Formats: sequence, structure tokens, C-alpha cells
Amino acid sequence: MAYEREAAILKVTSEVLGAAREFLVCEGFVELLPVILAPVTDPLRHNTDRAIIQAYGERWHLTRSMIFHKQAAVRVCDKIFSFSPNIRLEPPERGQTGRHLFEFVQLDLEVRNATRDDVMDLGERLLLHIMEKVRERCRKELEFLGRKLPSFRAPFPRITYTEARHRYGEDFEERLSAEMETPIWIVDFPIEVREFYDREDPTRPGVLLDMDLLYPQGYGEALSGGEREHRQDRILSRIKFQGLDPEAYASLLSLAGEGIPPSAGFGIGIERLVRFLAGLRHVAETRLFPRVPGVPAVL
Ligand code: ASN
Repeated sequence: MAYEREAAILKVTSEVLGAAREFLVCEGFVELLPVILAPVTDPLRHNTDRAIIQAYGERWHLTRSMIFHKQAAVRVCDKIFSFSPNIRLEPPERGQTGRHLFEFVQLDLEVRNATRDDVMDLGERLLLHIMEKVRERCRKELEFLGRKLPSFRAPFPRITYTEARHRYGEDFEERLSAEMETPIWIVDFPIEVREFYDREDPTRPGVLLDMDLLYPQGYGEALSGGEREHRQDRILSRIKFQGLDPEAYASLLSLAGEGIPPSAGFGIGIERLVRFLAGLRHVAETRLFPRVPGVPAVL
């Protein structure tokens, strides 16, 4: 049958979205419609060009992540999530990693007054719920795709960034992911390597209360998140520490001046999740209209 493979992957994607939504609504989360254009967006420390459009005499960033909107939204509701389209103009050589699209969707969520442990526990239960539902509802499709989904138990193991680098070297993420039989958390990133919105541990200066989750079997990074910096003076000093221009973050700083609650959250890439669940070579296979860095679009 024509397009049988594409149809099987779309079915898995659709069940992932449904299972994630049903889990989060059941946990008391409210869904937020995504923000596509904003005066300020995630600075992201890695190498991506900025995507900006001009309209109404203003510069609008295409969303790289909804981090600041999530922090603002938890003033209104204590648990929020959004299926958020992100544009990240990655260098063309990233087109071949199997893990990069320059337009992708992340399930981005945030919880007011939560700790990192709270959202790590939530992340584990969310992933296990999605896996259970996909296994149940996509039996035929997984069989067609030749994918035998592994089973995991929470809690997943944890390793600190420093320990991971010490044991596995610079490309610890790839090596750890390839070696693991279960997802693994990387915690406690040093302040220099992450964004200014990740909260510094008050008892361990220079160490952030953040985390990444890696998929096993070499599928790489699953999610990224942490506790947030919400105090205006700390945000400002972190912006300066990163060598960024505080003027560019004026709207965030003024919001923080009015008061943003403490929160924690994370974002989990949908295409990478489907790639892992369906056992695919490249995230591009998860989209009918993929945006691969350096590759012309069909439609
Ligand atoms: N969504 C991530 C978070 O919640 C941020 C990101 O995508 N860079 O921390």
C-alpha cells in the first residue's frame, strides 16, 4: 500500500499527542495555545541564527521556546502546557544528525512552586504513560515498523553533568545514550553551559537546578528543563554574566519586576519522542513536511 510507512508513523504521532494531553489534563494541567511571534524569546546558547520578522514597526522573534511565556502563564494557572512550534535555525550540517529539524514541536510545560524533583517525577510518569498507550493503541503500526519498544521502570537513574563528562568525555551525551538500556537523567549543569533562566542552587553556587533526560539505544536527548530564576535582580545579573544585552530582555525584566512566581518545568520534543518510539533513523520521518537544516522543502 502506498504511504503505509508514513501512515503508521502519523498514527504513532497522533497517539502520542492524545496520550500526553489526556495525562496532563488528568493531572490538572491547562492547555495554552502556542505563541509563534514575540518581542523576546529563548536566547539558547548553542549555535542557531535568530529568526526575526518586522511588522508594525517592531521586531518579532519566531519562538525558539516558550520559556518566558510559561513563566508568565503560571501567574494565572498553576499547571500549564502547550504543544509549541519552535523555529531554530540550526547550521546545515545538523541536518544529518538524525535529531534536528529547524521547525519542530515541543510539549512545553510549567508548574508553579514546583521543584526539580517534582517535574522529574512528572516527566517519568508522562513518558511511561505515553509508552503504555502507544504500545496498546499502535500494536499494528509498531509491528509494521519493526519496532520492539523496550520497557522501563521509574525512577530513572541520574548522573551529574560533571560526572558524565568525567566518565564519558566531551561527547558524553551520545555515548551515554548509546550505552544505556533505560532513560537516564543528567542533572546539575554548570552555570556557564546553560541559559540564564535555569535557577542556580542557593546551596551550591555555580551549579544549576536543571536537568536533561536522554533516551536509551542511542536516540539522544529527550527533554530539557529545570527550576527557574524568577527574581528580577538575579535574572539581570545572569543576563549580564552571559554577556547578553539587558535591553533585549526589557519586557521579561519588567514582568519579573511585577512578580513572576517560582516554577519548574521542561520541554519534550515531539518528533524526537516519535523517532524513539517508532525506532526511526531521522526525525524528518516523523513529519510529512519536514524542515531539515540545509535540505530544500518539498512543500
Ligand atoms: N523547553 C525548555 C525548558 O522548559 C527550554 C528549551 O527548549 N530551551 O526548559
